[in-house]
Amino acid sequence: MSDCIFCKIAAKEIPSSLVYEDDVCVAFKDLEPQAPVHVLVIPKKHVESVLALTENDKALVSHILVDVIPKLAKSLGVAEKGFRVVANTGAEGGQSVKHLHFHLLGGRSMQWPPG
Ligand code: DGP
Repeated sequence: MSDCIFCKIAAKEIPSSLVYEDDVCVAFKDLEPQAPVHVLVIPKKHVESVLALTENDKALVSHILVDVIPKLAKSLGVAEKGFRVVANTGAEGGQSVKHLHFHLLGGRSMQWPPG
């Protein structure tokens, strides 16, 4: 989508600190990190949010959650102690960028409930 900042990051039209890329997704450091490790994993394809996912996106979501995030957690050094994966969705969910993204947060003890 032409006016989507995360589409532009995925297309490398604007810079980011990329930590991973494949044909389906990219992962990059969050601009406003909330933990020592804070990366965003996004599909290259524009999908607005979890709510916009369809049957056709099952492989994409599975790839990100099954193949990519566990490997990233290991390579970023947070797998052993634990980490959090968050997909803020919609206004009350705290979603500010309308392109599906999974926050991978780690490197500190997480609190519950979240703010
Ligand atoms: P959310 O609030 O769940 O929609 O998270 C959006 C996150 O995206 C937020 O933590 C800040 C981050 N972010 C917004 N714009 C940029 C950007 O241009 N570059 C990077 N690296 N992160 C961004």
